[in-house]
Amino acid sequence: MPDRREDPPFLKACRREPTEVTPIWLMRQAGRYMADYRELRSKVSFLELCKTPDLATEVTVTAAERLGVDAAILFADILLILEPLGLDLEFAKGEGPVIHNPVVEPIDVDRIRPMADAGALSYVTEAVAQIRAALPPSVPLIGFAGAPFTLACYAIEGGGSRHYDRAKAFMYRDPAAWDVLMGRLTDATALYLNAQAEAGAQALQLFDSWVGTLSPRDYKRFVQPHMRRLFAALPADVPAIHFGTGTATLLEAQRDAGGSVIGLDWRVELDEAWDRLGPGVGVQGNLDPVVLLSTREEIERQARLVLQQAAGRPGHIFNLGHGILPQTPVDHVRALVDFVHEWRG
Ligand code: 1CP
Repeated sequence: MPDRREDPPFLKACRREPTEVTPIWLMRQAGRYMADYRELRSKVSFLELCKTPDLATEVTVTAAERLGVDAAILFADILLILEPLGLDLEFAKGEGPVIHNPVVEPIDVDRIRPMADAGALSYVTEAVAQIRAALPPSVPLIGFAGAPFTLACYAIEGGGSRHYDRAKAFMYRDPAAWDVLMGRLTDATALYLNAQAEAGAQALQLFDSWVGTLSPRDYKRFVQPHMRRLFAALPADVPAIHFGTGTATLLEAQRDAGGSVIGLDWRVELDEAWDRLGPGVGVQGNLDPVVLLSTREEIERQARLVLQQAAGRPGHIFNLGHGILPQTPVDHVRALVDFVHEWRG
């Protein structure tokens, strides 16, 4: 058994062990709100950045250092896995992701090729190994992937969407083809996350960003069985964070699907959500990212409320309820990190 007493607070909190300070990291902590990132992006495209391990390492490590956060997250994107599955992915300027050959008809699911191994994504596993080697031991590295439902939304919609009507209509109209699609995405994601853990990722986050568009009943029928299988296929000794937004009515069903930590957005009260989830899981969240666009006083007031709601229970990881917005002042993010580190109940 490895000696875990000296583990950094983020990993202890993932295991619901007490920590002296509440660990904090922030979704999208590397990105356009940072001048270093914008500077690099003026020279290379987003996909090139993701596919060049040296650059992905630089972006990940610089963001973690600048902010003084308790964990780094691999710089990559949830949609990269769609390429080896046979989808033609582009990040068009100013438009976000576009998939040029989306899954439209049930027969299109046949085009989604099962992945034999994670070899086609070796640029990601190389980045994981390089980032791990570059970070100090006090800063754990989080690997991640998109959850099958959220990936299926992009695969079917062909890009971002407001209501996911095409993806949901596909699911309702042809549940058998939906299950084949979800099964292939689940298999590929399991391979990909295992490869990230092998390369050095010390925790794994599944982003089910858009799952809150489903009713609890439909979540249980169309998503939960796949998520159960996915979590069961992950390495048992690596904490898994199960994140979604708009999930106020889905929390128990998400917990039952898997994950040692549940990611919450700001639409739920953290203490009430944790009461519902019970003591068997940790929680991550849940400051509204828009609060970071306000004043230091308001940021501290709202951060204090989140910390107070988590107080007394080990297993809280401070985060936003969704990613940092591009117009966020870096100083505000740093002030938040310092405030959380200095807070002592
Ligand atoms: O430079 C640029 O213009 C690209 C902007 C960008 C960045 C910085 C995209 C395009 N992706 C990323 C990085 C990224 N994406 C990370 C790594 C770094 C970090 O967190 O510090 C992660 C974890 C993601 C995950 C991701 N990509 C999600 C899940 C999280 C979430 O926000 O819900 C989703 C939905 C995506 C898809 C995606 N990629 C990029 C954009 C703009 C989008 C969203 C498109 C949409 O609105 O549907």
